[in-house]
Amino acid sequence: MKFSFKRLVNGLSKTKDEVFGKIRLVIGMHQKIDEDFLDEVEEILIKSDVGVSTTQKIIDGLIEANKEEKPQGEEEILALLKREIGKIFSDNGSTPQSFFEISKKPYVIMIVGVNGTGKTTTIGKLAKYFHDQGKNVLLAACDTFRAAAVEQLEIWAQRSQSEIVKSAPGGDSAAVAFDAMQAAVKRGSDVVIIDTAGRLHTKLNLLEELKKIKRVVNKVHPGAPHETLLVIDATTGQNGMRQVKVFDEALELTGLVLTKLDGTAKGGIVVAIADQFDVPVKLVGLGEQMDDLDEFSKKDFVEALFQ
Ligand SMILES: Nc1nc2c(ncn2[C@@H]2O[C@H](COP(=O)(O)OP(=O)(O)OP(=O)(O)O)[C@@H](O)[C@H]2O)c(=O)[nH]1
Ligand SMILES: [Mg+2]
Repeated sequence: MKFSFKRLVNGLSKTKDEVFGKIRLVIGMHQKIDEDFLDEVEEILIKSDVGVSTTQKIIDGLIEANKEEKPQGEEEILALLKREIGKIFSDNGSTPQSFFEISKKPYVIMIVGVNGTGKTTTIGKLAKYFHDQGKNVLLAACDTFRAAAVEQLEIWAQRSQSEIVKSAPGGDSAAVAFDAMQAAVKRGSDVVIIDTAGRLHTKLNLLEELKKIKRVVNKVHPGAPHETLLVIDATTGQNGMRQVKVFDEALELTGLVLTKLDGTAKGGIVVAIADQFDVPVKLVGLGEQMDDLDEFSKKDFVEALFQ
């Protein structure tokens, strides 16, 4: 699955215009890297959710490089900034292997995240993609908290021609996971995608519930889930960062999905996450439609911001 580069650039247009548009203006005004320039760039990066400490790394990198290279004018300064942001990404431990090259059968993907981040939508997009690749997909409706959640997943199952395993609303989510795994093994499904709740009745602990689902899945099929992905809404900024920490501690995430990047000028959050966490961003959502999901490429992301 690959967005055309143009689509990525379009999807990131808010961040691109508001952040890098402003940076271009600042460069235009200063033409060299001096203290005023650095202050202004710092402010712009922090406002776009790159975060204080990650921004500081980028600024320090610019100061160091400036001593040696003394770049002048827009082209040279932009190239340097691009290089320094690129360095933040280069330490990130994501694998070069495509997310969509699946080797196990059934390949089990568990999707978690707080409510409204885009879990169910992401599942629909993934299901459609795998289906188009000729895979049999089975969806597990483990969000038994909201009645509408099952209906929403059913719509996606129809659209993507996937099967679905569900229970009555209010049912035990781990039991649904168990049934789904058994059904997948019996029917020879290629991919199982587990939808989970973002919110529970206050008495229950969401993370405990998710851990239980994970345990059950692993019991039926050792090695599964092969991916445990946290979906974060890119528009929620630093809150999203806290979610990574909490969910990773509880569930040992294998990756992140950043949704709604199309709706925010704060796409700098991707840079902050790459810098602060070992969990790689694997997928990005750039819209509400079926094909608005793509694998995350560090190189393309940085390039797109500077278009
Ligand atoms: N613009 C945009 N909207 C998105 C994207 N992904 C999801 N959405 C929208 O976000 C809203 C919430 O999406 P859901 O998929 O229902 O979120 P959820 O995490 O399953 O929510 P709960 O089941 O309530 O926990 C919907 O209106 C989606 O259309 C995206 O990449 N871009
Ligand atoms: Mg949902």
